[in-house]
Amino acid sequence: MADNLQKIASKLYDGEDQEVAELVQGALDQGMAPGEILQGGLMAGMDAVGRDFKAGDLFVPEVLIAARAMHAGMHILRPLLADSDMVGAGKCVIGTVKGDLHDIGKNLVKMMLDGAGFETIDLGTDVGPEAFIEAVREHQPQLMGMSALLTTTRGQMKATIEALEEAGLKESVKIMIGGAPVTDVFAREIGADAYAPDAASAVDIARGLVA
Ligand code: B1M
Repeated sequence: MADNLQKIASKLYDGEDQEVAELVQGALDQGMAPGEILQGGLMAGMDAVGRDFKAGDLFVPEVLIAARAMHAGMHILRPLLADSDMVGAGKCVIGTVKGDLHDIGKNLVKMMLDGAGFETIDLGTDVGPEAFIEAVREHQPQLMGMSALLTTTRGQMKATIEALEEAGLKESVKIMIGGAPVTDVFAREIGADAYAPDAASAVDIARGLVA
């Protein structure tokens, strides 16, 4: 059984989406629990991807291909996990702020969070404060993520946090920000709970924030 999980993790790392799907189905057919396959196979593989991406041994295309393999496995597991009422890592609303159309990094963060078992609600790009507020009200996530790639749009992060405060929602959710023009100091200045420099760190930080 442990051998099956190791194979799933290793094929996921290699981005072999079809093989991951077959292995996941095979493990289910042998009676393995969906949660066990998720934790010991898919998440273990994605954790290794995150670790090696952070260390500079993997690059963006490899992470995207691994994430695709994760999706192939999750496609089979998700309905079963929902049936078994398995509790995920947490819920996260994420988006690129108003005026900003860059989404490659944000998508990568979303994929890594998905891979780590978070339920992510992706609001897309050019997301204004009102849309973030509406999503926090509707989905009641533990975590809200904002991405910005332009120095001219990072001010929207502050505007969004202020709007959350005015709406009385700031204390209900942890806020993580990221993107090239953003720093740890900036995060503290605007009242965000954390800054993540890359997608792999975002997962570690998100886990810490919702723990
Ligand atoms: Co634009 N662009 N762009 N662009 N673009 C940059 C960002 C720029 C640095 C290029 C440059 O001049 N050297 C510059 C910004 C300068 C500045 O403000 N300091 C720039 C500009 C000026 C512009 C336009 C204004 C150009 C123009 O039209 N005159 C325009 C703006 C459009 C708009 O947004 N309103 C524009 C447009 C575009 C394209 C549409 C052509 C395209 C975006 C396509 C897309 O995203 N779908 C594009 C691209 C591709 C880039 C570059 C080349 C690459 C960005 C990228 O995807 N990087 C970029 C130059 C560069 O970075 N070399 C540039 C890869 C990605 C994986 O990294 O996004 O940093 P990154 O994400 C990382 C981390 O930052 C972090 O994790 C990710 C993965 O490790 N992270 C988070 C990101 N979000 C996070 C959120 C988190 C946590 C971590 O928590 C929630």
